[in-house]
Amino acid sequence: KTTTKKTAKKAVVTETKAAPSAAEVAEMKAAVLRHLNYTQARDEGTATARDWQLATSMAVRDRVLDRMIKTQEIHNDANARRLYYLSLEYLMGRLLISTLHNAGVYAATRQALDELGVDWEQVRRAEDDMGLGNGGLGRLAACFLDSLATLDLPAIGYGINYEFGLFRQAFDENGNQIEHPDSWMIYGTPWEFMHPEYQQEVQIYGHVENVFDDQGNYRPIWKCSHTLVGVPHDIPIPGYGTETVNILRLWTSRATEPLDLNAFNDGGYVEAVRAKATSETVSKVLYPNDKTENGKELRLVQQYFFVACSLKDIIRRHERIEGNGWHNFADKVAVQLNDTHPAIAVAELLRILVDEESMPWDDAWSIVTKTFAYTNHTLLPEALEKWSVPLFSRVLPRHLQLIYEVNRRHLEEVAAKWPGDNGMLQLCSLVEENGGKQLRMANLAVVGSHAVNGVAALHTELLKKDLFPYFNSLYPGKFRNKTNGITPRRWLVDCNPRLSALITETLGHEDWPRNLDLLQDLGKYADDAAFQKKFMDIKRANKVDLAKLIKELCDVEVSPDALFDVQIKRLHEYKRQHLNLLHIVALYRRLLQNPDLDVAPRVFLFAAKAAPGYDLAKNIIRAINVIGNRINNDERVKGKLKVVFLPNYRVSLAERIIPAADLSEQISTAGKEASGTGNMKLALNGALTIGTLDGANVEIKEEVGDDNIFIFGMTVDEVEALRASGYNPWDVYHADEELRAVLEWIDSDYFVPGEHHAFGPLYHSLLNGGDPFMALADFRAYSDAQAQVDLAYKDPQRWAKMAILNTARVGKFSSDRTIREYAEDIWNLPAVPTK
Ligand code: T68
Repeated sequence: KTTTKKTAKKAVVTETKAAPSAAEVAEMKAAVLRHLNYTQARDEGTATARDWQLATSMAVRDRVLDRMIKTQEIHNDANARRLYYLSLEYLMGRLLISTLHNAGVYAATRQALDELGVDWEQVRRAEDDMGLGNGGLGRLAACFLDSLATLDLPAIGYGINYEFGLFRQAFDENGNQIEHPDSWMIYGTPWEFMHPEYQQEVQIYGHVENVFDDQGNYRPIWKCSHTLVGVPHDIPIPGYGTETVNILRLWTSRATEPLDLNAFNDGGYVEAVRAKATSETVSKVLYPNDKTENGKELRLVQQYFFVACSLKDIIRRHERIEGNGWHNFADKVAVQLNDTHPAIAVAELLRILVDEESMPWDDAWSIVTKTFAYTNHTLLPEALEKWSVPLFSRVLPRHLQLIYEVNRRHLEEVAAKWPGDNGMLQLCSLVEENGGKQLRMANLAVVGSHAVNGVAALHTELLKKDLFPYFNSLYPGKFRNKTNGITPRRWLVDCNPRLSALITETLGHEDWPRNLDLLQDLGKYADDAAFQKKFMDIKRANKVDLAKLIKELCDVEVSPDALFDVQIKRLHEYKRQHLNLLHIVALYRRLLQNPDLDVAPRVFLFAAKAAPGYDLAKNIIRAINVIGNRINNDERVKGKLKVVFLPNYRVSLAERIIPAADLSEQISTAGKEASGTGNMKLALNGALTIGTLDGANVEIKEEVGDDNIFIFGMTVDEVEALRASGYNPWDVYHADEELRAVLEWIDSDYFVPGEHHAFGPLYHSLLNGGDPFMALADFRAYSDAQAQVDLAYKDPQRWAKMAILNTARVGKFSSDRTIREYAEDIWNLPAVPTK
């Protein structure tokens, strides 16, 4: 147990906000102490960092709750149209700092804690990340919530309150990834409010019977065999610089009372408890796969559980105001499907309307398609969700029938458009017939939505041209682009206070976090030596901080004067962390051959989790760890090269790395990364991008200009052409002597003495495995681009100018812009001011 009384001098604080008033500070102090005493049952003398963190969280929470209640009242009274964001993942990270900033009490709270003698750094670190997501998709949902509230848009996010978020990652002594459970809420969380009064019952499994109803109509009746209860847990989502506080509502699964009671009466007490425990597994754990779908039953149950609870909640809210108001349901309700994970909602709303409300099919279908819109996040075929029909019919037998009927009608349309074209029928069908029958959830989502969007311009084009060309001609105008964005609050104001203070001081206002295009004005100072110095001094200070963290976590010493070269994202072959590694090994080899080689010292930083079942990704992690360790301890490189793999990548770690990055690695095979959002966060914080023309990199290049980015490698067309002509990685291997030497070195036992072919899986995937993501084909172009990076870094004025222009020119990538586009073009959603 650590107490957090500060012994040393006051920390130097760079504040964005004007100094708080003495009254504000006193009020905060009192609120924190009250919660310390009466919620934490502690006094100042015995309080731990966690106690202070909780007391502070609850003090700011109180403020936000007043506004939340007021906001909901305003939205209800106005009978406002609302956006419901359905997502199986939300990567919220820590909530204390963002809530303090958004509630406008950051400075007052910092000072209050300071006056109480509490070490802010320890308080900040005591909070566990809320890691209820895998990667970009989950973090996008979190950024969107921030923007929705900031723009005063009435919105509710729905998801699952996983007891275990994404696993915690550690490395064993051989550099292998080890997964530990993430029991983030084991001691509770100050941010969630349970609302048992809004719990929902959900039916599942069973069979369908055809019976005559009391009007003498023959109709199918779903006889469910299981009931789940969803208990909502609400998290307040305060906007920045506004009074609006929206809600994120996460469902926890519980067993029903009656089920337990029956078993108990039969004498089956233990059986009753077991059944209860089974029901409660539904919200137990987040699936840790960010791409491949594994078709597990529990995953389908999770999807249906949260969708069914959310739709019931949406309908309850609508009926409370409208009575039985289906006529204007689609006027008041817009539902966005975050990927196909909630796509079962299409069938569920249809079932409610047709089976429970006895609505004619066409009327029901019209409400469904007006309600839903679908966001696609990937073109990778292995990531497109499919459900085996036998499994699906066991879990959701009635939904299967309804989907078949949707399909029958849909295929009539297809046949009318392409008469006699059986191939077209097969492509468009909601059911895949080859092999075992499977439901194609992406097809269901496209057919059941009025709008489908990709997440970057290039991705949307490929969606229309390659993935769904037939749907694009069947439904002209349905496909739209919504280039992703990031919230500048978390990804600049919260995570980089030094740069934020400089921006505010330079621009002379604090409007930029709500209007990121205003950063353009920084462009004026790109050539100004004094500004360059301030900007780069801040980068250096952030690098000093990160260097300390690296020492703490990895026991590696790195110099803040070295170029910090950063690749942080999920570990996946298409993202090509192994291309980065090949170049590192090539550099190492060049340095051994010529110890006086004139290269700017570099620290290669990695952070990434691999899906636990993705063996090749895990082999790549081990290779980076092991090879890095060898390089770091080789005196001959004279510290010019360091390789660090930071464990347990998550939002709060990203917040430490991004402000300190010089170079941002965005090196996916062209056509494979739908958008990327880390690319935007790094550029905003003044890191230069080395990247392929993939995802949003294309648009980042347009914004920052060709001179301020390092683009290399094959384009989408070139990738396609090379594949069509029969790509053989052995050709590259034989043609490039250095690359050949690098590959053989990696496959030798130099890096792991005594263990043969420790990186055999990696070596073989690149050669005999056909190098599916064409790392070898892009190696030379990548290496040349890295040489350009080296040259630029050795010219500090040039580098500073480029870095400043990156920060100045990426205003487009604020998620406020993205959300405004969704609101105007897809949701038709007006703002409702709360002031
Ligand atoms: C990412 N997708 C895209 N998926 O890869 C990235 N998938 O290019 C894009 O920027 C981001 O979405 C936001 O649009 C994901 O992160 C998942 O995490 C995921 C999780 C479960 C199942 C499938």
